[in-house]
Amino acid sequence: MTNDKRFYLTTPIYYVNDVPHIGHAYTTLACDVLARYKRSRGYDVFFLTGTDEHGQKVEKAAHAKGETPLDLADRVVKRFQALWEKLDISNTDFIRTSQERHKLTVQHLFRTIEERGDIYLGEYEDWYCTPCETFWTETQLMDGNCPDCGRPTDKLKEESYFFRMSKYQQQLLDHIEANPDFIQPKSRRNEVLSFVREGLRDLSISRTSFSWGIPVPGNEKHVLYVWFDALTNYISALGYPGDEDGRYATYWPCDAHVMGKDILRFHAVYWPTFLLAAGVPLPRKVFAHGWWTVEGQKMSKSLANVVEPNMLIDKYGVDPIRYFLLREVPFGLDGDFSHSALVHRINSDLANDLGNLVSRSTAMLNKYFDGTLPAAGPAEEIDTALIEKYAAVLAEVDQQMDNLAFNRALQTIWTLISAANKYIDETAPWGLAKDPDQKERLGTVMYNLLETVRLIGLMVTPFMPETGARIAEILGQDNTNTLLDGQDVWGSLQAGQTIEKAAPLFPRIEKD
Ligand code: ME8
Repeated sequence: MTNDKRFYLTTPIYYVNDVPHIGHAYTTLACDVLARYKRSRGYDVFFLTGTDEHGQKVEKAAHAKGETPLDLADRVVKRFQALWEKLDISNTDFIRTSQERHKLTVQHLFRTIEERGDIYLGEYEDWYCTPCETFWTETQLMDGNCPDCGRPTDKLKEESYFFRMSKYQQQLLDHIEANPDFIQPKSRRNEVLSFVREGLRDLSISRTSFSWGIPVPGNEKHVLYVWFDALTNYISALGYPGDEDGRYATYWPCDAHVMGKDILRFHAVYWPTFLLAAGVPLPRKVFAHGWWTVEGQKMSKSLANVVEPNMLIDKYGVDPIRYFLLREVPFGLDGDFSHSALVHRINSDLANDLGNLVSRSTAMLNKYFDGTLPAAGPAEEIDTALIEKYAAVLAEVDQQMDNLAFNRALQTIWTLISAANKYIDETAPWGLAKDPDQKERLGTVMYNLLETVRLIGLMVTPFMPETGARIAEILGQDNTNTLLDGQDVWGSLQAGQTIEKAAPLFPRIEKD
C-alpha cells in the first residue's frame, strides 16, 4: 500500500576534491526548502544529501596533497556538514560513498544486473575526461578536448565490465514519453529525449587503472565506475536491498532527484537504465536546475571568483541568503550572482515589504491596545477580500511548490504581503484610533492584520526558518505553530494574546 503523504527527495552527492561553494549550497538549499514545505504540509519527508568520495578525480587530488583519499574525504566532508548546519539544512541522512552500507548496496546492484545478463566483460578503448569523470568517443571530442569542459582527455584502453545500456533505449524512451513530468524542466527533457533517440551505447562500468573505488564483486582487479557507484547512493541510503527499518519500502520510488543541469544525463539516462535492468521502480521526477555565474562570469578557481557561502552568511545572515538564492532566479534557468542584486533584494523585499509589515502591525497593536490582541468584530468587504486573498495565495503556493517553482511561490507570498500593507493604508488605523466609536472596528483591523502576519510567517518559514520562528515568537506562538498543516486556517490566532512590538527583522544594508 502506498502512502501518498510521504516524500523522498535528494541532492546530488558532492565530490570531496572541492570545498563547498555557492552552487552546492544552491541545490541543497532548494531541496531543504522543499523538504520543509512538504513537512509543513503533513508529509513524512526523507531528505538525503551526502558526498561522492570515490574515483580517479578524488584519488588524484588526494595524492597531489600527499594524503590518502579517505583522509581527504574525512576532512572535506566536515566542511560540507558544517556548511549545511550553518545554512539550516534539515537533511534526514547524510550518505558517504565510503561507508560500508553503501558498498554493500552497490555490489548487490552490480550482481543483480549481472545475474540478469546485462553486464559483460569486454575491452574498452576511448577518451576519458577525468574532471568530468566521463567517457567520450573520438567523434564527440572538440579539438581533442572534452566537449563539456574543454579540458584535455586521455586515451584509455583497458579490460572493462560493460552494462548493456543500449538494450534499454526503447524502454527509457517509452517511459519518458509516457511520463511528461519525469524529467523537468521541459527544455531539458527535450535535450534528454534527443540524446536518447540518437542511440545509447553500452556503458563501461569498471576500471582497472586505479584502485580508489568499490571492488567489482568476484573480480577485485576492477573497481566500479564512479557514476555507477555514486548514483546508487539514492537507494543505499534507504537500506536497499535489505529493509530492516522499512526505509526502502516507505520512501522508494524517490519523488524528486534534484541536481544541476551539468549532471542531468547521468540521472535521466544512466540511473533509470540501471534501475530498469535491476527491476527497481524508477524515480518519479528528475529536476535539473540552472547554473550560477558570478558578476557575469563563470565561477572558477582561476578567476578567483568562487563565492564562498560561509562568508556570505556571516556578512548578510542566513535567511537573506536563502531568500535571495531562491527568489532571484527561476529554478531551472541560469542566473547571475551579484552583491548589488543581493543588497537590493534584502532592502526592498525583506526590510521594506516584510520587515515593515511586521513592525508597523505590532507597533500599532501596542500603541492602540497595549499589545493585547482584540477579537475580530463583523467583517467588512475589505476584510473578506484579505481573507480570500490568503486562501488563494496558499492554494497557489502549494501548486508552485509542487512544481519546484520557488521564485514564483515567493512572488505569490509577497502579493499577500503587499495586500496586507495596502490593507493598512486603506483602513488607516491611525484615523480609526482618533474616534472612540470606532474602537471595535480598529480591533477588527488589528486582528486581521496580525492574523495575516502569522500566516505569512508560516508560509515564509520553509524559505527562512529563523525569520518564521521569530515571527511566531513575536506573536506569542509556540514552535509547533510554525507548521502550516492544521494551523493554516484563518482565525487560529487567539484574541487576548500578548504580542510584542517587533524590532526590525532585517536591518537595511548600505549599498557599499
Ligand atoms: O557532479 N551553479 O558532484 P559535484 C549551480 N559527484 N549549481 C552548481 C554550480 C553552479 N555554478 N556548481 C555546482 C558531482 N553546482 C557528482 C554528483 S550524484 C549521484 C553525483 C551544483 O561536486 C549542482 O547541483 O561536481 C551540480 O549538479 C552539483 O553541484 C555538482 O556537484
